[in-house]
Amino acid sequence: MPFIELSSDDTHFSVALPTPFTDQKPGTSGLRKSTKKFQEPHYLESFVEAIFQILPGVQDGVLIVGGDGRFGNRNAIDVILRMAAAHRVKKVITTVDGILSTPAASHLIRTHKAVGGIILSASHNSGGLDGDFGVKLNGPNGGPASEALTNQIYSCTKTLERYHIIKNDPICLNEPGNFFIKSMYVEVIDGIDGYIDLMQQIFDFDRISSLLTNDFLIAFDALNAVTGPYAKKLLEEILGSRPGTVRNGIPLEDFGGCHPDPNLTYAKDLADLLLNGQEYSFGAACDGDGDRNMILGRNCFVNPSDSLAVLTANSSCVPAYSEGLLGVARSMPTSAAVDVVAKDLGINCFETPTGWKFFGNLLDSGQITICGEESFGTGSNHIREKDGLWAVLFWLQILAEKKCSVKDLMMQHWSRFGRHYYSRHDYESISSEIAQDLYGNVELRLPSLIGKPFAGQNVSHADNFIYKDSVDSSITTNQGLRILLDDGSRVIMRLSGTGTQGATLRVYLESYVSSNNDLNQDPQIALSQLIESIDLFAEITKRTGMTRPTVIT
Ligand code: VG1
Ligand code: CO
Repeated sequence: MPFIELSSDDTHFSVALPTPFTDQKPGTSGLRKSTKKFQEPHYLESFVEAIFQILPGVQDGVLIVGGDGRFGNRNAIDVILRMAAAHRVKKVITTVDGILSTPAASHLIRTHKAVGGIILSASHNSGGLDGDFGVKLNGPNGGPASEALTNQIYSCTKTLERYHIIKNDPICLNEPGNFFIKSMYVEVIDGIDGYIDLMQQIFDFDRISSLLTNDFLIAFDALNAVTGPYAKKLLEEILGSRPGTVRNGIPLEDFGGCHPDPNLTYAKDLADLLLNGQEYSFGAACDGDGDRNMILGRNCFVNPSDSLAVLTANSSCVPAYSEGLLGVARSMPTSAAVDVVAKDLGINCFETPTGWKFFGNLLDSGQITICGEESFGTGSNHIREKDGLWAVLFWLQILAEKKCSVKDLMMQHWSRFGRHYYSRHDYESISSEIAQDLYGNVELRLPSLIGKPFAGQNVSHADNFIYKDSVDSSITTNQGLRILLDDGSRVIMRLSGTGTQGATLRVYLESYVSSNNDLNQDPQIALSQLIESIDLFAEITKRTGMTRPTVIT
């Protein structure tokens, strides 16, 4: 039994922990675990304590707190508020019903000059009692906490012996209001409005509205997660799209049993509507916390790597970017489609490791305007997170300007720049041991591949990606195994850092064809040689027993 030690003030507890808390993956900017784990006594509190001990400026600072509405959101807000008061935070801004998307949180941190924000979400992981919960920390620039800070928090959790909390009845989150917890001021605000104002500054709403009110039917799937209220207000109330445009628009604690991950597998209903139906011209979905987006046109799925390239190529359609881009960036496994566009525009294109935090320094130092990841994440320097609804509006702005279908826009893009056939194969819930062995074995054998044939080409380079940040010179190792071929094709392998059950192996496949080739192949066919070769080399089927990936994008 942990003991509870009363301080001189009888509402201020210092709670000793039964065992040191050591459960955070180093390098990840938050803690993502099963909901049940988070229900264990002192679990949530211990991680929050480590945040409050390490995050600079907590005492007398302003903090933003909110989440994606999943089970545990309200309780966590209550705990964080009481711990913030114990740590003498000056003011906490939280939101009605605790609803705050990750991009909206990033914006609030920036506009209120907060010392940081705590976002309660396990993002695209499922929620509810049998799902996952998460606590993400963002720094004062509005972006995911840096590697250095998260490693310090990790170290702190290993030696933590007690945490500080005060007693207080939960404050009411049903409507905007102002409260005090001891001397700490708590403001409950609407989490939607500020974000919508920001979108209005970036896009030409009148033009998008004239598209949406003129026979251009769209469907948006919020997957019962955080973007529902944002999308309803934006798309239906302000931009005038047909009522019912937003599907699954009420945030539910268990996301209605769905997996709030906007891809062809988990957003299948929307995909069917667009890929097999004729009614809608455009479809989109966002993930649990609203930072990811999937874009669909009639009979057309837009690969996220292509989406980044299309946004970059057509950025002049958007008022906020009409004067040009400073530069662009993509994560290493994201296809090089955007590189080709950047070259054409005469701007720099940076390659970073997976994870939005690596874009932070490039954005802060004014070197890039737009950036993105193959995992359905795109964003810009308007905040420091990827932004699902921003991407949806960006696409709509382009379509309003170009007056063509999504499919035509893709064809025009490929005819101009060539096509990067691309696919990601995810093998989920592999036993951690098998996954580690498989990965380690490939890493060991990588050097032997160089100069040898692979998938009908020669291997020009093979390594484990190391990143040197051009701004602070920090070095990040072990960011994914790369096999680069003579013709520019690539195969990348990574182990996921966000899964909570066993291990997830991600295999990224890419092959470029110039515009005078067949631009209309099924990517799985265009990439079949690479798929076969990596399966043989890495022994994926042999070692995992899985004959096909869990999710193909
Ligand atoms: C995944 C994606 C990565 C993304 C991360 C967080 O990580 O691949 O691109 O940045 O999720 O996204 P991993 O390690 O599982 O591959 V989110 O929507 O959870 O902020
Ligand atoms: Co997310």
